[in-house]
Amino acid sequence: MKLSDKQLQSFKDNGFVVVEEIFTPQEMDLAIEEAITWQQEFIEQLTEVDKKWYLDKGTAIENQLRKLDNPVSQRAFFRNMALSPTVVSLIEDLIGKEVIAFFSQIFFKPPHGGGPKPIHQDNFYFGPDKKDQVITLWIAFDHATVENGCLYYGRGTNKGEVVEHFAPDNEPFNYQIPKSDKVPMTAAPVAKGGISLHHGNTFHQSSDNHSESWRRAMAVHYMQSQVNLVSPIFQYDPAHFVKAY
Ligand SMILES: O=C(O)CCC(=O)C(=O)O
Repeated sequence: MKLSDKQLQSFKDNGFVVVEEIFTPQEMDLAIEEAITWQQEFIEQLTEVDKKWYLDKGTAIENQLRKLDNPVSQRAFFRNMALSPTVVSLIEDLIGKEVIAFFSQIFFKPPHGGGPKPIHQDNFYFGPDKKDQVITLWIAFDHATVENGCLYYGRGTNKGEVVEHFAPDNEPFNYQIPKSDKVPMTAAPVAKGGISLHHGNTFHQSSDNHSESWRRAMAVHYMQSQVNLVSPIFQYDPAHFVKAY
């Protein structure tokens, strides 16, 4: 599959593009089932102390995780999604041939819960030496809407630099852009089975889920194989890198 000229131009100008109907709703239902199964397995092996850290405190649902890390390297189902020829050809058109899915996350945003993710740039977290060759694929397992916490993007911020982020004292992993650098943000709703793709420098955020519906999604971060993560904020373990070539 190829992006249209208009979609390519939108990615270049805005730093993101939404592409609908990449996966079927049935495939997304299977993805949700697999995420729930994995979540149960994950919670069963947590200690009571770990549970305090991992469980989502923003929801009334018991035993609900906020996210799961590295689905692509850890579960065949999600690896197959990230390596599907349709997805890989879209990614290659934007960052070049020979790509690696180096980090991934499943986000559960339960009804009336699953707090916000403040504005940030993925390249601040990853610290790549070639900033134009890192991209995020975001797959909507459910319809992602303004009401249930879809992503918002800062148009054109892909063309700017990576700015300094800060983490609040009580959330040492939640690096975000200070108020002074904030820009207007555009909502990017995606229907179930659709995707958005954003440049590693693009400002983005998601809000609270104010609705009755779930907003589950998987983000997969790819880099072209010549990229090195030279100044990452956290460690991205090469044992989780999955080559798509
Ligand atoms: O899905 C979300 O709520 C946040 C996703 C995100 O910010 C990311 O993957 O970089």
